[in-house]
Amino acid sequence: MELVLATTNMHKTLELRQMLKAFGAFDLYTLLDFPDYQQPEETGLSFEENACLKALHAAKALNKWVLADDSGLVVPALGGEPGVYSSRFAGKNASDKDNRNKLKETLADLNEEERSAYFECALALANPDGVQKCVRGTCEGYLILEERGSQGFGYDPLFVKWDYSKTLAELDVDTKNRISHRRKALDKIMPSLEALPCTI
Ligand code: ITT
Repeated sequence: MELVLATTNMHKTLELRQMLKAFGAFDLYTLLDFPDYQQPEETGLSFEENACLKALHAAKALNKWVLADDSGLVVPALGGEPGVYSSRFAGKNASDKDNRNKLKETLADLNEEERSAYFECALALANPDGVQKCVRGTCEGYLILEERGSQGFGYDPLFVKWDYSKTLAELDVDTKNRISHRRKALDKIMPSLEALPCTI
């Protein structure tokens, strides 16, 4: 059956596609396949609120089943920043590099303990009638001050998961996809995906 990933972020798409590959029941699309679709403002105050908002808006507009991902980095010592503003931390049209540079500047004032952080991913599944399921997953670790690695995206070069020595950007994609916040959320929403009538 058709499932639209409500994102224009190529990196998220690659990770979700890779993880859903084992579960071959879907013809996957992204918002890039619907160039006339206008994404809503992400006005939610939590990842879950934004994931639900994105999923429902796209499901109604496209009249399809939709899976939306809202995710980001949370630094408790910074009052939760960048949080839901992760993609716009350094400004409205900021690149991942701009956002990492701003994070590095901000981290310079923090001690090691205060550099504990986690990634969070909320996934929402919706059809035109409403949001059917919303889940979250986290990946806990700490931030370093110098970037390492070239895999992944976003804040990956600055983030080390507890019990690992490499940043997420130094891990190969299969390893990241086994341990990430996105994987944890996907595992939780999988029973709802498997239960969709057309996937049987
Ligand atoms: P869509 O709304 O189109 O999905 P987006 O990039 O704007 O794309 P978000 O609003 O969910 O998506 O913001 C996600 C940001 O959080 C992303 O740009 C990264 O900066 C960061 N992020 C999320 N997941 C990440 C991951 O696995 N590794 C590194 N950074 C991540």
